[in-house]
Amino acid sequence: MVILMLSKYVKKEYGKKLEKCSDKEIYYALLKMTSEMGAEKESNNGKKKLYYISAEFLIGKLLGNNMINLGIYDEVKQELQDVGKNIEDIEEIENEPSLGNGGLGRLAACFLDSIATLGLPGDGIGLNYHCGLFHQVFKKRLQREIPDVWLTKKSCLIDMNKYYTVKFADFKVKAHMYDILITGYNNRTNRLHLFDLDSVKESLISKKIDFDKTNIKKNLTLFLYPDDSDDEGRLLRVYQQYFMVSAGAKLILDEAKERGSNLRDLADYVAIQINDTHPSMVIPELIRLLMKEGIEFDEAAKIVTEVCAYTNHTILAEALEKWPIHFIERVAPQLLPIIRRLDQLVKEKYDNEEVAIIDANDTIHMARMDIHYSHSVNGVAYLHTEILKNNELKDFYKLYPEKFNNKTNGITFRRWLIHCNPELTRLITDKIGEGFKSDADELEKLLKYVDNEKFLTKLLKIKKRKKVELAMYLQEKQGVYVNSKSIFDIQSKRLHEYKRQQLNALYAIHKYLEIKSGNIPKTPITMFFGAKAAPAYTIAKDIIHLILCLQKLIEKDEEVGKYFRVIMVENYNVTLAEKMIPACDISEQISLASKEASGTGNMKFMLNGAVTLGTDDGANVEIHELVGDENIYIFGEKSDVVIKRYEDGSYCSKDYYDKDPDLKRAVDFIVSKKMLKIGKKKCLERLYNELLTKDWFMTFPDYSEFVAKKEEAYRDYENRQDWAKKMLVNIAKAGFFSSDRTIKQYNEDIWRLYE
Ligand code: 26V
Repeated sequence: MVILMLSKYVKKEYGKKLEKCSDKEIYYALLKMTSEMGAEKESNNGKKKLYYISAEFLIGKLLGNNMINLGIYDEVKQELQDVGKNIEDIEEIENEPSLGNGGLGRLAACFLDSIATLGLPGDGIGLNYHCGLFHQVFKKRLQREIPDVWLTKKSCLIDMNKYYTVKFADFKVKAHMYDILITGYNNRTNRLHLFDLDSVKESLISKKIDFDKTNIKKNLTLFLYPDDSDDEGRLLRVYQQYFMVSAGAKLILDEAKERGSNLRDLADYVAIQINDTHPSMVIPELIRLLMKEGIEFDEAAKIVTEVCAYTNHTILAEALEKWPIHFIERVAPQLLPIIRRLDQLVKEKYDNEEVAIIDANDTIHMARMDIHYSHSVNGVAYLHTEILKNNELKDFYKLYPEKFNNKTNGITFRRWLIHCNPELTRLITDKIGEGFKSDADELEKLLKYVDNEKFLTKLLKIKKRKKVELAMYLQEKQGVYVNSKSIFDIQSKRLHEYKRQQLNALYAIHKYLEIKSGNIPKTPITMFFGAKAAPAYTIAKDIIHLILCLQKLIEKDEEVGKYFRVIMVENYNVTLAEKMIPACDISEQISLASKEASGTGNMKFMLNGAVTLGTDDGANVEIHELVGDENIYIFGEKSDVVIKRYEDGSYCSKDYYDKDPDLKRAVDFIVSKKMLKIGKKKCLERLYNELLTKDWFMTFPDYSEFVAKKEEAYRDYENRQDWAKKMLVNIAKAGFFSSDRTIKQYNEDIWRLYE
């Protein structure tokens, strides 16, 4: 019986009754209590252990999720309610650790949850950035970045008092290990190990997020992705990466030895998943360490290949990391002889410059090293893996067809349904029981309610409630008015040209002008955007500026504002996502076909009953296949057309602009008098010119189909019962996207824990 467990706990901690405790005291008591309960669920069973190494773990707030996974959330909520307290106020106190950018980091967090939930021995290895990414604020309709100091004295971090020496070229440091407990849903506790450096000083930050990038001892773990628009920033990233993998590799080898490995049999004890190329130096570092233990180079390379597996998360060339040799020389010269030997072996075997690790310009291609010296290479959605095999990595696929495999991404339903949408969870549980919580495919049982009016009405009622909650939250926290009776059309994800927030913004202009000329929508519409742009990514910031200018223009315009609003929420993060996603009607997934590796927001929205409006890209392709044409809005050119157009270099955006007067009208509006009155001429003109002369991510060819599809979706929304059916099918078919399924596949095909 867990009844009154919290009251007993605070009595012991503070010597007083629960009702006499402040919210902060309750928060700290819960933090301690859940951590003690989590620690009890640790076990050392299993010979082989997985290490998921990643520069990002976007874990979000932990308290609520931990309570759910420990099975005490409802009891604690009730206990608090009984003394007049609200569990959400307590959860609100926790700072969100912003240890990731977007999808890649959030995926790593979902995976840790699923690994623990499936009872698999697997820990994360990463870095403890003091300020994480950055906190986004809007000033004069421009993004400004300020440090996001999330660490507090008492937090979810456990000081392990454990240090590993990391040797850089001209100095040594001690990597200090902190752990976060990762408790699975009704299952074991694993750990996320985050390395930090004691000498790092937040006082090094001068203005906003500027700091001396050369003072490594003081800046190493200050920020995630320091601005890498200059060599100093890029070099700092290499320092961070080597710090992470060197400490991580030592931890891995120590633990393997403790479990009985003689290191020659390391592959029986250890599986390492390399999350994108940021941790790639773990390969030469492990080889180096094995050689220090007396193992010959050839054997060490073979062992490491059997241990390591690489996941690719993008086909964007600019995101595939390449480091000049002199960077590695500066940071970790001890790796160079090893990387050169690995490259030599490749060059002896294959006479193809395209697969060489070190190219003719003395640049090291990290992904190439990963592919040659891992036993598995995977993409993150069916289409993405096909594109890797047939286009981006086709030379490698010819060499190693057996290494390539697909693992379509997934999301943890504990956070993205049970925690963020308890009302929907209850409705589902009432109808089909609790089974779906451990076997997500059981959601399909909901399909039998597709013609059940009462059920559909309840679904709509929950959506309504979540919309009201979001409207109230945004009003209170960000001071924006939201009409909760409007259609909630949401695009939230990192800001990047390939994700095409600019296409959606062009639609917003179109809609504004249509309303101005008397075409009033039947139901009011709110277009939400949530996105951070990289600090040095000028055009991405210009797109934010455009959206904020539109927001201002429309809210000042009474005539239009009644029917239509554009809202760019400030500082979009996991906490906001948990509030926006359950409230969404239309989920925008409009990347340029072939460019979005998978997307995971698309899955979260679908699970919460939003209908996707998207291109045939990433995991949208699989969503489309699962829900059928009736329950998704797909538009735009297919990936093969896009890939071909890039190949022949034939794209000219101006041709589309000249041919389509509606598109021309929307594009011209960016630099219209009305907009220039509100916005910055330099930013708006730069964006306008970028679209007209480049439009590298081909917004224009998809514009007219996008407008038509969106109108179709808005029209369909008018028939609420039919719309609710689409919602239901989306929820019922979302089971495939549980990260439990993804992790089972990783384990069966790659890690093979518990064999
Ligand atoms: C990184 C960078 C860094 C340098 C500047 C340009 C740029 C562009 C893209 C990226 C993406 C890095 C990898 C990444 O975050 N990929 C995301 O991974 C998700 C999880 O697999 C996946 O759902 C997203 O589609 C994919 O974009």
